[in-house]
Amino acid sequence: MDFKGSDTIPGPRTEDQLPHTAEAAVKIVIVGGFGVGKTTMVGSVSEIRPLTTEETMTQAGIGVDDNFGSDSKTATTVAMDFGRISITDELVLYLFGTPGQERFWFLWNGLFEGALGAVVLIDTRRLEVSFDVIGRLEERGVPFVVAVNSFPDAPRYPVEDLRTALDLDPEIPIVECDVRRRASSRDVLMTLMRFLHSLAMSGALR
Ligand SMILES: Nc1nc2c(ncn2[C@@H]2O[C@H](COP(=O)(O)OP(=O)(O)OP(=O)(O)O)[C@@H](O)[C@H]2O)c(=O)[nH]1
Ligand SMILES: [Mg+2]
Repeated sequence: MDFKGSDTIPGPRTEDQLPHTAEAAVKIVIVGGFGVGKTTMVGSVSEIRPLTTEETMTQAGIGVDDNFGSDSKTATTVAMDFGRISITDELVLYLFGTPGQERFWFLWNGLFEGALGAVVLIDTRRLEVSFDVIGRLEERGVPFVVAVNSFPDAPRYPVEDLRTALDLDPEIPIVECDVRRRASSRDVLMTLMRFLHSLAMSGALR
């Protein structure tokens, strides 16, 4: 029988390997309603080629897939997005993007397991699509920051108005971002890490 030599089995790609200096890895989830930019964020910030589970939205999805406000969107996440970013030489974040559509939410319990914190992405044209998400994080006690993904035609509101509309506690950071830009997405993650650090310092982290 003819066996192929083991050298034909591809090893991990160099850019997928963890830096040898990495000492701690934490899980972060990127959540938000349908089409707010979760997959775009994981893709822009990840240093490895992100894993996505996007499916084309078909005619069959019309009426089921609510694509208000994101007309150019042709695909939706059905399971999760996965990416990785090194914050320092020692600290690595594993990023898990959730599906936005309610019919895929049965996966959520598993996705939150072991998460240290979350980024809630919002689109100010459709604030209500992120209400449920915030409620779920609060129920599970997962600390989060809110990032406003600034689509060009989206209305801009003062931070305190957003805080009131989303019914957020005063200490929860709210920042603006453009998830298509790596630096901007990275800033959001840094805001989350600083928030988690302050919670840990005050003894509020469970
Ligand atoms: N103009 C603009 N378009 C954006 C921005 N972010 C995302 N998009 C576009 O908006 C659409 C939605 O982005 P996705 O990243 O698929 O959103 P999602 O939250 O992963 O969507 P679901 O998985 O379906 O819930 C895509 O067509 C993006 O190209 C942004 O900041 N500005
Ligand atoms: Mg997605």
